[in-house]
Amino acid sequence: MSKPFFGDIKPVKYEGPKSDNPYAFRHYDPKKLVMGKTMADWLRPAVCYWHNFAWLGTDMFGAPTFERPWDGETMKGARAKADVAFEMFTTLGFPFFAFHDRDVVPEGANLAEFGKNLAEMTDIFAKKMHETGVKLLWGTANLFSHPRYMSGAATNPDPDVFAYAAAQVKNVLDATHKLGGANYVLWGGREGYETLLNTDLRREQEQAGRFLSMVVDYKHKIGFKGVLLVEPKPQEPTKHQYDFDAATVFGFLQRFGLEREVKLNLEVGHAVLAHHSFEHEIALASSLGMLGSIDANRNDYQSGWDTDQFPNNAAELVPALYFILKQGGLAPGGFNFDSKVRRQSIDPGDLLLGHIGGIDVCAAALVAAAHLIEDGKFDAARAERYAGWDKPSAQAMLKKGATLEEIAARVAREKIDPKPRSGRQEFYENLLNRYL
Ligand code: XUL
Ligand code: CO
Repeated sequence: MSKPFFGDIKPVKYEGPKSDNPYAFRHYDPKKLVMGKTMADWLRPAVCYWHNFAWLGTDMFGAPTFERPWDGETMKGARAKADVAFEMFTTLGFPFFAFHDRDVVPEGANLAEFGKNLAEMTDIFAKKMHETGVKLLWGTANLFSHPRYMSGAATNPDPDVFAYAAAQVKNVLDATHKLGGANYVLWGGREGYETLLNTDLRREQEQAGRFLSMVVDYKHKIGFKGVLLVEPKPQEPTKHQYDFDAATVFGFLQRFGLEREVKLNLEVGHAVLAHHSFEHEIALASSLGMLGSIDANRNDYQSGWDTDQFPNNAAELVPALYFILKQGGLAPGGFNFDSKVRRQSIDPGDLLLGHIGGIDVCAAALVAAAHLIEDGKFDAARAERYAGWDKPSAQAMLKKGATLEEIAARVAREKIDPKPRSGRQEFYENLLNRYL
């Protein structure tokens, strides 16, 4: 390999909160035990290929700003890119990465060439993963960048596009399986509409359901043991996307009988676009047994766009980490940084600084949430709030066979007259803030 992309920056290590070294972790101490598991095992951080190695700093008004020593159009460029990618994974010491097919190889002239390129890169990745110990958190197919997908992939009005997308997903599932991927993600980039005037909603959703069912079947056929994850997002690039939020996707999965086959990959910024808090999405998914993995990148609150920034506010993440800890973690999911540095951050070192800050914020939130749980007062208050339901008469109301008439008779007999009790929101908020 040629000169290191990151120059003389040494592998990033934990140096503690007092360290003044910008290329050191201040909170993320991979081996440190938190509630019986290491930080690395709780967080399972991943570097994403696309924002770091495929995006060159363009925005809708401006040309690329990053100079990178590879190109995205040739296999020679793809191999150079892979060298830098693994240099970055090992410099950060992150255990995982994630990719779309289109991030890692050029499409070539047709699907056959795309498949051949991907198979070649899969072998290169397998070798590099073996040498470095870096693992694949998830693979995914890019079914949204090419003009053929402008009106959707599985939901396209043209059946040939559906077919093309199916073939592409088959190739990437094969690659992910070969690389021992822990999960496979489906983000429906343009599965939605720009206007209802030209859109047959029922048809498009049925196409999406059939498509996903075939992905599930294929996963079982090849013996892929990873988890299939759908990543909700309410809009952008299309005006409305069918995978709007966690609740909508759960309903969709139930409609097609897939709710025990597929889980959710929840992204902080997508929750915000759906006018939810991130912890809402996490708590809801977790309550349904659907929480699979996370894209930890946040949005700017003012711009209203999916800005894919690194997390930088630990306090905001504590409630989400609380629910994650309560469900025993995310594994085989993890914390993918679907984040990009800003367009003016043109130095290679900036890529490292983004990830260092991002994982430090997640680690600080993890520790705070663990303290909150270990202290016990928070959970005790939550349990006490519902304690009335422990009584046999309360439990009986929830059993099959209970009737409104019986309950009404008991209310009269026992002269039931409930008194309002405080929800104590301030108590919970203050307790949470104690552990920051
Ligand atoms: C887009 C997004 C995607 C998915 C993978 O907003 O989050 O990068 O994570 O396709
Ligand atoms: Co994402």
